[in-house]
Amino acid sequence: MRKKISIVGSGNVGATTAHLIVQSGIADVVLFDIVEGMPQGKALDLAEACALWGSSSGLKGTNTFTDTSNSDIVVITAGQTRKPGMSRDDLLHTNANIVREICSEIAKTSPEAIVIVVTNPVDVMAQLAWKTTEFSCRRVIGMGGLLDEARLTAFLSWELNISPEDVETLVLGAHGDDMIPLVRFSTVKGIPVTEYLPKERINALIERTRKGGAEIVALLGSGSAYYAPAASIVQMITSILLDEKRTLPCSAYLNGEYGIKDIYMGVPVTLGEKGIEAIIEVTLTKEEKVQFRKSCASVRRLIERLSI
Ligand code: AP0
Repeated sequence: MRKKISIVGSGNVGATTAHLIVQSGIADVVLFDIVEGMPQGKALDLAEACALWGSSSGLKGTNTFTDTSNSDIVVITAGQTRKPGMSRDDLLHTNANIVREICSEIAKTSPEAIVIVVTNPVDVMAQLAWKTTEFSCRRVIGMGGLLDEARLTAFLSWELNISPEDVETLVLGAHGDDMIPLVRFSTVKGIPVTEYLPKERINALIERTRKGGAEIVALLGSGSAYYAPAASIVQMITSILLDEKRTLPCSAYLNGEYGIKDIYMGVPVTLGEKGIEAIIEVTLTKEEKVQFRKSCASVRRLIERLSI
């Protein structure tokens, strides 16, 4: 039987994620939103596109939460986006109310699901989703690091004029401004990027990655990035549905790993059919440890503001 994926929030990221899933035919999709008619319209349009793609994925657009019942995966893309000049943290209270409400519903309607949280600030929202659903932390995962890695990979490949396929990057920490790129593990076919580029150029690309979201927000004028975020979500979904056990950076609950307890934070994990099957611990340098703790402290401050 085809797997069922529900996408809660059928805006730019949600609808683009649905598009990529049904085009590949990997699962059936339910698009949910509170705006009446919109998820139904997008689902119908996508279902008609499936005829051209030769995909037999089923689609349903709905404003009724119970239509998402018994999903294998629920993706949370509901919430506000940043406007130019806003930080991800400015979205905290509005999005927390939305995520809390959605997660209480998920706990009742899809008790076995794996939940992928995308709503920003994502590390905090993942923690809130875990607390609200009371699911195992292995089944509540935040998407963030994968997008940071994709951006850094893209910038490196453009700078070096080589295929992004041969570039490997590794990032840690909270999504966005506080992310920590582990440059010593960034390679082109195993060759460290430091062999290719001077430190100043690498640092400039890292800085662009940190501000990657804001760069797109400023260009769009309204709304934020959605193609690369959706592609990142689909890479996570594929690793889960096909039990690929890929090593992907995700926001995961740390219970002592990296010397950190009780918060969600971006770390490399093994992603398979059970969700997060392992957290991969990399030995950090002194400087990386300091950056990682700083990143954790900023997530912790937001968690405290929400009293979760
Ligand atoms: O890398 C990360 C972590 C990214 C990358 C891109 C986006 C996170 N995001 C976040 C973004 O900050 C925002 O919080 O993902 C969320 C959605 O972004 P999108 O660009 O899709 O926003 P949108 O305005 O196009 O769509 C949001 C949808 O949510 C609906 C709303 O009607 C809109 O269609 N929505 C609001 N409240 C809802 C609720 N309670 C709801 N849908 C269902 N239930």
